[in-house]
Amino acid sequence: RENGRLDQPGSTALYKRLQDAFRSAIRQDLLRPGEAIPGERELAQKLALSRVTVRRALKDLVEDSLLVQRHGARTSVAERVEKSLSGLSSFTEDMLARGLEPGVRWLSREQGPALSEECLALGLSPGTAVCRFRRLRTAGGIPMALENTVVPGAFLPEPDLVSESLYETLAQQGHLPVRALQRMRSDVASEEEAALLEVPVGSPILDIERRCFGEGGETVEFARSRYRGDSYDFLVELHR
Ligand code: 16G
Repeated sequence: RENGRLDQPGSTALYKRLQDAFRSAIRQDLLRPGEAIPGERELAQKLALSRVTVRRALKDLVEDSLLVQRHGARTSVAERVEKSLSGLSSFTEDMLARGLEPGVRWLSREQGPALSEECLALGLSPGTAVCRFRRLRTAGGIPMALENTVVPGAFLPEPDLVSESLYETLAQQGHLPVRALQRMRSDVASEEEAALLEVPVGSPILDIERRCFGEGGETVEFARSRYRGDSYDFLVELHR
């Protein structure tokens, strides 16, 4: 979009002024989440800037996760996902409800005896069989969250039964979670998480632990989700 300020003389580096123009356009919703921005060459031509200046400006905005750059695709404004805190839904349902394509990258899946902290989290006797897996959850190909999940073997005999959605498989097994306890807190991305979530190390992370119960009160899941802090808005309704 046009921005007169770039033409004004001043001491601020040109790339910084271009960045500011993008930041304020995104803040004011002149550029909408998901919207593709013009290519580097087009921007340079339109704004009478060098491509080096434009590239430099865009690089920082991508690093700050305001813009998303994917191989072979146009650079676009990062999307935020709004999620209601009052309903018990799955990641897959949340993304589909927003018209986004949910995706999974399996980082690990295994079965074995519950570790001590898993026994405590799920209320299991030591040695009980569990399935545990770690998944990178994506929306439209963009990494959104990392999830570590443990399910008692009694409700999920094989981790391979889950293809994409855990809750879909639990529903098939007759153990769809109907109640959950959640704890949310803020944290920062470790080096490994930053690489997987494609954010700088130390970026804000929303950490959510969830313990889920089935119809009969049985604990069916303990999960820790690490959401990208720049991609999620949680919405809750309050009553007096
Ligand atoms: C959500 C849940 C997670 C659950 C997953 C199932 C939170 C904080 N976490 O991400 O506990 O395992 O949904 O999604 O909401 P799926 O059915 O798509 O695998």
